[in-house]
Amino acid sequence: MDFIRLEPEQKQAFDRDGFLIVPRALEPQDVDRLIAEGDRLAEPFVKKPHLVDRPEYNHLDLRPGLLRLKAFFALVAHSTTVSLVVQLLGPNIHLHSTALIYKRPENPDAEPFRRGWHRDIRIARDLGHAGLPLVGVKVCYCLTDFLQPDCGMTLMARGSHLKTEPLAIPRGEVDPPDIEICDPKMNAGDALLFENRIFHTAAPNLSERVSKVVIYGYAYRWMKPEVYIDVPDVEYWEKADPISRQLLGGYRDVDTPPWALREWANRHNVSTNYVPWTVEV
Ligand SMILES: O=C(O)CCC(=O)C(=O)O
Repeated sequence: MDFIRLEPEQKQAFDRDGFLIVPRALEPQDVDRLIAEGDRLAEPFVKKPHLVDRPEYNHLDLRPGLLRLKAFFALVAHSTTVSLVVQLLGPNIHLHSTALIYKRPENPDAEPFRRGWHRDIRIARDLGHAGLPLVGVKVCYCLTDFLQPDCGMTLMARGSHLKTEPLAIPRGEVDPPDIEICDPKMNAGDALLFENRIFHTAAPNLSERVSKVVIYGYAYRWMKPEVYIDVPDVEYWEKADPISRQLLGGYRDVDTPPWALREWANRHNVSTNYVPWTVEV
């Protein structure tokens, strides 16, 4: 994996907003391959008739099967994004989730569908909203342009990663009134990095095209990956570099150091915030 520096202003934006846009994270040919393979994987959805008044029928959130496809496997240690994730979380991480999300155009007069503000990984359900730790970063790769409002992107409540309480939403409404809701404007190939604590939700797709994204979540190795993460294809696994192997759970034991990314971080002078068990006093 090549080293791409996380610039100080990118780090500041991520710490302040809870998310960061990385323009041109994918080359146009990567986007084309991901769409071709994604459309094949999603064929039953792609071929279904479009029923404009059945929003639940028009959303696909497909989790298993992605890592069996070559272009999707190649994203596991993608330099332009994962390099930044390592600088945000440190080297002790693995791939935690994969999702291919397609949204067909919706009826603008229908009730909002899948508007469900949440924080990721469900930690707050057990630990509460105060003092939540940063433990994961998702990378959302745009496969289509997202240049209009409400065209199927994921909405971000800017700065809400620092909230110590649930989001307050007035009865009968769908959004919080007192926080900036950001509907990022992105081109195909751009990536949106967002952290586990930020409140986010699906936006409706009021455009005239199907919106398409791939989302890969990275988290510390002591966090169990989603069950949908596949055992990768043997052929890809055998050819995979040590960093991809680490990210795919190659070190089964959490006590085994994250050798591959630790070595990568040392080689590129990435500070790794080593916390000792004990200190001399
Ligand atoms: O479908 C979407 O845009 C929302 C995705 C989401 O909520 C998630 O990845 O946690």
